[in-house]
Amino acid sequence: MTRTTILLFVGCLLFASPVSADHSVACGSYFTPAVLNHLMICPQGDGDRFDEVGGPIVSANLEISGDPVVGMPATDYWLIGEHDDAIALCGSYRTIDADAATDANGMTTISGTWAAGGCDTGLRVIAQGMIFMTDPPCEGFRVLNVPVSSPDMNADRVVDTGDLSIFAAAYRDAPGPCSDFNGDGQTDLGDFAIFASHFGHSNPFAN
Ligand SMILES: [Ca+2]
Ligand SMILES: [Ca+2]
Repeated sequence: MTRTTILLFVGCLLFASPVSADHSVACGSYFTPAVLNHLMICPQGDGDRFDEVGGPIVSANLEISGDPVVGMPATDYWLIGEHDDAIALCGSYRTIDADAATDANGMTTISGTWAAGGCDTGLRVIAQGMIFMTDPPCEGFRVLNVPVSSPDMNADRVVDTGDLSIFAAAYRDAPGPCSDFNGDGQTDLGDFAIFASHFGHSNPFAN
C-alpha cells in the first residue's frame, strides 16, 4: 500500500464507520464479476448504476479462515479507483453503500450509483477500511476491471467550465477513454450530450 493510499484512507474514513481491527477480513474476501462494462460516474450520484453495466458487484466478506463476516453494515463498504488519486471520493459523506448488511454467508451486493469523479481503468473494493486483497498470501489488490469516466474530468467533485475546457481539448486533439462517457470507443457529440446533461452537478456533501 502506498503512502498516498494510506492518506486517502485516513481522509475517507473520517466519514465512514468505525474501522475494524481485523485485517484478515479483506484478505479472505472476494467479489464477482471480475469485469464490468463501462461506468459513467458523476459527483452528484446520478451516473450509471452498477446493476445497469453488468453488475451488481456481489461481495463475499470472509475471514481468512473462510468463516463469513455476518452482519457487516452496508455503510462499511467503500470503493476507490484502481490507481491512487485517479478518482475523487473524499469530501462526500458516502460515495456508495452496499445494498444491505452481509448475510449469514457474508454476502451482499452493490447495485447503485457511485458518487465520484475522475477516470480510471478499474476499481477496488474496501470493507471496514481494508482493501480486498488477492487470495492468501494476499500480496496484491483485487481489481474489478471496468473503464470509469466522468464529466468531472479533473476530479474536483464538480462539473464546470474547467471540465469543459478539458473535454473540448480532448474532443479536438486527444480523444481517449477519459472523454468517452458512454464507453463506445469514440469521443463525439454523444459524449458532449452526456457532459451537458451533467454540467453544474456537484457532490452535495463536498467540503
Ligand atoms: Ca471538475
Ligand atoms: Ca463515446
